[in-house]
Amino acid sequence: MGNLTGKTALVTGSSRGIGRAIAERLGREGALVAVHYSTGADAAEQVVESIEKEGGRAFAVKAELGVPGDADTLFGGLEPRLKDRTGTTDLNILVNNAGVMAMGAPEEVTPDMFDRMIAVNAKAPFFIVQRALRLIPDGGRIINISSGLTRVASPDQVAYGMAKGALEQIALHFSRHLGKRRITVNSVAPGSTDNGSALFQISEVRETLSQLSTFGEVAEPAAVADVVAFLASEDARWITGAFIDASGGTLLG
Ligand code: NAP
Ligand code: 2V4
Repeated sequence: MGNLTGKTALVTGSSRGIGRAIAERLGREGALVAVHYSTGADAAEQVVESIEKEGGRAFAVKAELGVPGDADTLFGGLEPRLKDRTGTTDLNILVNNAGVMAMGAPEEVTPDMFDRMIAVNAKAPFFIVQRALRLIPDGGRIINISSGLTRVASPDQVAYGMAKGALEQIALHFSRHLGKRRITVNSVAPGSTDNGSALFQISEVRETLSQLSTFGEVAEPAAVADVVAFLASEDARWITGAFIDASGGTLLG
């Protein structure tokens, strides 16, 4: 029995990358996992299969985030599936992981690019939290995947850093709002993490990114997922409103 047996979890953006690792880890701990995706239906189905292969339970749910009605679409898909499998719509663990990343000179950022960054990385998580609150029982968990780039400068990712800075405010304010219900709300900030994208196959880029961590390596998604699994567990019940640096010492200076 894993330490999340009997719990339910929603991991946004878990068709690949860090979200996939989080979904798989929570699945191994016994949670019933909603594997959220937008465009990667096949990839999400593979994540569901991989969780089931390990003896866990999961299902996929589709919703594009950052567009009008996104939270309603997400929960419209989630609630009946939860009800089907558990008899209730209780959601014990919400992980806001889905995000968009972009690099480019600050001078080249357009209003549309900026709006999308905020819409997907900050606005959608806010309304997902708001919508989830009626489903999250006392003792629940909200974990937002931020970025070390709210603490170290990367001019080519200023809009991304701004959006993640806004995301981090959710933990501060909602942790106070939800304390009475013993719902914890925290931010996890990875540093450079090999999400399977082509960027990490370019050896010079990988080497440069590796040297940013005190361990001299880029993170594997599982390293971030382990931190999330801890925050989701009973052992982390006294951690709320926190910024958890999961960057492998990238922020040490
Ligand atoms: P990734 O590999 O690019 O995967 C992104 C996931 O988010 C996919 O499942 C994707 O779904 C989903 N997604 C993206 N845009 C979406 C949208 N508009 N609507 C719905 N779903 C959407 O990402 P990652 O690198 O694992 O990053 C995951 C999180 O960690 C992000 O919040 C990112 O900012 C943060 N982070 C990443 C790093 C890093 O170095 N990788 C470092 C620090 C923080 P589909 O593919 O199904 O469309
Ligand atoms: O450099 C990052 C970084 C990165 C990248 O590696 C490129 C990627 C995967 O396309 C987007 C990305 C997102 C991030 O949030 C970070 C990041 O958080 C980071 C990086 C380098 C040094 C410290 C960091 O916190």
